[in-house]
Amino acid sequence: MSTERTLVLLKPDAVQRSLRGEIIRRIEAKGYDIVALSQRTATKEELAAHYAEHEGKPFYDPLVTYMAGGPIVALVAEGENVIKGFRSLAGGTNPTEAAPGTIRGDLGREWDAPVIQNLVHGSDSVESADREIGIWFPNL
Ligand code: RTP
Ligand code: MG
Repeated sequence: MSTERTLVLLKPDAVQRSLRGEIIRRIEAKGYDIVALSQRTATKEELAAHYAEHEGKPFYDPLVTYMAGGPIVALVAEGENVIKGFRSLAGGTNPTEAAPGTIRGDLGREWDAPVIQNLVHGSDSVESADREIGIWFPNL
């Protein structure tokens, strides 16, 4: 048994396409609990901290532009092995290749955007989750 918390972002394309409910439904239907949730437009500082590991990569600038392009929903989900479990629900990074049945595979529309637009982010390790929850929910 390993109860964990993970940081999920519903990216601007998810909010713009009114997919909040559909994505949150999948998280809850899996049995995870949502312990914090907030919609806001991300600041440059939040995004620089969140994506520090990608600084210098070719997709970094378009990624930050994409993420700053509209409101996002940040949430913290809690449950058994939720870090790995949410990434399974999300599917592979590229929606064209993500498996059917996943959020990105079923709902993602990544055509020729300058950066992969894929609806959601999920922390990839316990260390990332702790760090990312601290960025988006410093009072949690
Ligand atoms: P995430 O961090 O959003 O959960 O996604 P991930 O682990 O599957 O992907 P990661 O490698 O961490 O990349 C972060 C986000 O950057 C965008 N990206 N675009 N070649 C590209 O255009 C490209 N590569 C990455 C995606 O939005 C990805 O989710
Ligand atoms: Mg990642």
